[in-house]
Amino acid sequence: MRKTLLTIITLILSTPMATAQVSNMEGMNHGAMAMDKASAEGPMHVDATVNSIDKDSVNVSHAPIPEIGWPQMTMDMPFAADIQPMPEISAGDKVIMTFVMGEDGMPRVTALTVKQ
Ligand SMILES: [Cu+2]
Repeated sequence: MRKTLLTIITLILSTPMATAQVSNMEGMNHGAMAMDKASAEGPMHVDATVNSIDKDSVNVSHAPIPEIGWPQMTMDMPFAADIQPMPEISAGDKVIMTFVMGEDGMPRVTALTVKQ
């Protein structure tokens, strides 16, 4: 009985750590985070590597963005509605990604600039 109780307590104590380790980027809720960090306004710039790109969005691995509390991660970033097509950007490019946080808490890419 005592051993069982100890096992349960150990499980409870170890759960938060296990959760923290997997909550790095996949499935991360940027919207909720953005609301916590409402002070971040205006365009943001971050170093990123393009993994894939289509007409609506770009998948990037980006550096940490401390201003809004984002760790380094790989994610899809939707383009702003008025963005120009960027045929010069392709997978593997290292870019500076410029984006804004919408009032809905979603990020939208406004520019990708290839790093020279
Ligand atoms: Cu991200």
